[in-house]
Parts: sequence; structure tokens; C-alpha cells
Amino acid sequence: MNPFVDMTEEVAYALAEHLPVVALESTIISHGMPYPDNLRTAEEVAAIIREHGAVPATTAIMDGKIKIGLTKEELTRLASEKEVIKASRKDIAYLAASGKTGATTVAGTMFCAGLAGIPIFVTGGIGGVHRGAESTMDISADLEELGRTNVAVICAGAKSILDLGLTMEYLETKGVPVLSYQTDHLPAFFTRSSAFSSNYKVNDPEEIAAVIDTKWSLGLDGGLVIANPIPEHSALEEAYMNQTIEEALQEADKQKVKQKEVTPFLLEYIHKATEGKSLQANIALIKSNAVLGAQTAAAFQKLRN
Ligand code: PSU
Repeated sequence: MNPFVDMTEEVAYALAEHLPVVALESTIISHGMPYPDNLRTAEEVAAIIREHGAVPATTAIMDGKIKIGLTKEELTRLASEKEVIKASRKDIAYLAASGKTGATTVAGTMFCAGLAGIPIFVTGGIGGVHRGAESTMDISADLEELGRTNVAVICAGAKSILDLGLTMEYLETKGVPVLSYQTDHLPAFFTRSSAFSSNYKVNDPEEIAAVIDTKWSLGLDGGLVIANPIPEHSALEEAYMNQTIEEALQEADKQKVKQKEVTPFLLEYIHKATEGKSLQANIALIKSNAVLGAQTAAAFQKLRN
């Protein structure tokens, strides 16, 4: 076992027995939602994954250890402490070497899940190419990680705070398949659809598992994006969300928000501007992703066992 990695007994047992495991990120807890909704949501998502027959494994760096699976105490620390660092691939070595604590982004979590041998990962939304990236070069490390690490990411698409068209182009360049669940469209997180199509429509967890299994069996390394539209009753109105996102972007520009602060700033702005509606939508979609993720992990494990 890697000396930097600290895995809970529950996750270690599940992996040793080839049982379905679902990785979960922690940036969404520390930087994506306010306390105490973040802690409650993290616990509910883990419970949903268990109810659907898989073991949840939230990743983070805690006091220098790469954690695969967290105790309630550790989750509470990540949800409530202010100085938790947002940890992408570039941050992991420093945090591990200096004994610090960080919450893993999609890129960070993919790296940790890959290290632990967990192929399926559930989150809310992935990062992408930011609007105006042609001059700022602000492109999430999530996309690079998807291009290189063998982990399938189940999400609700990407938010239209990003340039979704350029995000799709970038994923194409990196050879990352984008599969939409029961739709041809690329979902845009708060809304079930966007102006963009995904690469392929997939209809059930077995079909998703078969694509993942085939990709890696062929030696086509790298991740996949499985985009699951937000449940209909929780989706927000498109015109209203587009306007709110526009305002959030203008405010970020005015306040000269840069680099890793951009996404948390926009999320918080949108949360306040929608008076919590965006948070409710965020919670609903991640729970729905947890169901699909657990089912996909079970179907994938069946193919591999
Ligand atoms: N999108 C969301 N909620 C989030 C994030 C993205 O709707 O919490 C987080 C994820 O952890 C994602 C990260 O990996 O933001 C992307 O940040 P950046 O754009 O700085 O790469």
C-alpha cells in the first residue's frame, strides 16, 4: 500500500472483495456548498450510494494523508473549517508533503480514485473551459485529468458559467467520450438541456458499464463523462439561470476574481441571487447522480468479476 494513502476498512474490504465502490469528491463539500447543507448532503449522498448496493469513498487530503473514505469527524472538518485548500492535481504533492488539508476537486478526486483503483466517481458538475478562455487561458484541470486517468465521472454536465461549446471541443481533443443518460443533449447542470449535443445517448447503467469496460479493455486510457440530466421537477428555468449566470460573470470580472477562486465565487453568487434555489437544485442532481453511479458501479463490477 502507498504510504501516503489512508483507506477506511470499509472501502479496503469492498475493493479486496471486488464489490462496487463509488468515489466522491470533497471540494463540493468545502467550496461548493454552505455549511451545514454541505455536511447533510454529503451524508445523504453516501447513504443513497449504500442503499443502492455500493460503498461510498469520499476522497480528501487530511493532514497530509490521501484519504479514501472519510469518517464522520473528517467530513465535519471539511464541511466546517475555513482553511481547507481546494486541491486539484497540482496541489496534492505539496499538501501530502507538508501535512496540510485539502478538499479534492474532480481532477484531484480522479487522481485519488485512480490511485486506489476505484473506477466510478459521482459528482455534481465538472469544471471546463471558462468563458473568455481564449484570453485568460482558464481551463479547468478536470479536463486534462479526464484525458489521462481511468475513472468514469458521473455528473449533471457542466454549468453554463462555462463555455460549453469549447468544453466539448477540449474533451474531444483529449479523446474523452461524453455520454448523456437517456437524452441526446448535453445537460447544463441546472437545466436538463443545452444548445449542445453529447457524443452518444446511453439508456441504462448496463450500457454505460459496457462502454467503460470496452474503452479500457481496448487500452483507450483516460476518463469518460456520463452526463445525467437534473431530475425534471428540480430543474431551473433556463432564461432565468442564464441571466443570473451573466450577472455572476460580470461581478467576477468587476472584482477581478482569478484562477481557482472563480468557480467558488460564481457558485456562491448564484446561490445568493437565486435565494437558495440553485442550492436545492444542486442537492437534487447530486442525489440523482448517486443513484446512477451506484447502479453503474454494480453493473461494471459484474462485467469485471
Ligand atoms: N461545479 C459545480 N460545483 C462544484 C465544482 C464545479 O457545480 O463544486 C467544483 C468541482 O470540484 C470541480 C471544480 O472539480 O469546482 C472546478 O474548479 P476549477 O474550475 O477551478 O477547475
